[in-house]
Amino acid sequence: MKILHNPTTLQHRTRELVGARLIDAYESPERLTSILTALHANPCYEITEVATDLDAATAAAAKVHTAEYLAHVGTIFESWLAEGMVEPDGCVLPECFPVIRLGGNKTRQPRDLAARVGYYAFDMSTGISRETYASAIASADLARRGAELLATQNDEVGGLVFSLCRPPGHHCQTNLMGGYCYLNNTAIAVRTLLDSLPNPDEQVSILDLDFHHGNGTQSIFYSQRNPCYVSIHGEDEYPYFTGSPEETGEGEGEGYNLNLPLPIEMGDFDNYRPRLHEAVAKIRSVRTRWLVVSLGFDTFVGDPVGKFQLERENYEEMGAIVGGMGLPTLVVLEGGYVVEELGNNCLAFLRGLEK
Ligand code: SP5
Ligand code: ZN
Repeated sequence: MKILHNPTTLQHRTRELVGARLIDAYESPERLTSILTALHANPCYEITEVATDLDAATAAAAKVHTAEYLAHVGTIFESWLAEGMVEPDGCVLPECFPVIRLGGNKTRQPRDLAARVGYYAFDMSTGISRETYASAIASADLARRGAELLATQNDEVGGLVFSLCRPPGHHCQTNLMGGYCYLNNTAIAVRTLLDSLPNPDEQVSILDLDFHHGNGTQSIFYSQRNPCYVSIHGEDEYPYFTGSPEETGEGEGEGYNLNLPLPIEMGDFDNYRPRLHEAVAKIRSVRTRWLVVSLGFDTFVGDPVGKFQLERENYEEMGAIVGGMGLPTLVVLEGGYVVEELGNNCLAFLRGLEK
């Protein structure tokens, strides 16, 4: 297995609105440090450190996100700073959102710098600090490289790559950030894989195991047959307005989007396991050549942002079930906020995956 890390992903640090309070975001650099520490302590694993390939990452991101959106993420902090709207160590957050019920027809990017932030965001947990873009593009680049390695050096990497992405990506749509996500790392990896698919009849499949529904990944590929998107997530939980089983894809994509929501009272592994087998059955039923796992550990008991009750040993079985498909697999890190246990949960998953 190849594990990819880029130290630039550690730079981004921001704040989020939880209830009435603006707090340090749960999505912190310490999350990644917890994983790095656990991996370093285990002689089975070697971490490959890379620097951002800005040209390649930008080109790959441009296949998923609009040019206007990428320019926004890359420049809005400096624009606010120049106008004295934010402190150098502060973070940019939206104030007004273009929700459908407003009923206007102004669909272009607003000139007003405050309005513009809301135009490109769907919540207030996705602050933009000075280092956000550098970390987000570094994170996307790890996913892109992981895909490239899987496509070109499958045997050398043993058919498994783990991209230590941060910030996460699965809530981010083509031109809409949210849920701590600025660029959709998984979608960027999938795009890279689709571009190298030798046989167009073969499939790329996405298995999204984060506690939250991956609205961004779903929306990006909703009207395509390829990739197939499968998600297990908390029913009626954040992002609240997506993730129902009736969302099955549209047009050529009909039947290639599978949502498997689980009520939070059924969030232990005895209830989770059958859903995971359903997901695996779907992925087996299409001709999957490459699997991309959007892996969140916010399904862990006691997670401050998720509400399932999985335990550490469950991640080993989860990894074994995923690995049991025997597919070349790219794992992309998404959420997981019990920082002290994140590294151990990650090791458990990898142990199972490699079985
Ligand atoms: C990648 C990812 O896991 N993003 C998740 C973002 C969720 N943000 C808002 C969740 C709101 C849940 N309620 C807060 C309860 C505070 N104890
Ligand atoms: Zn999540």
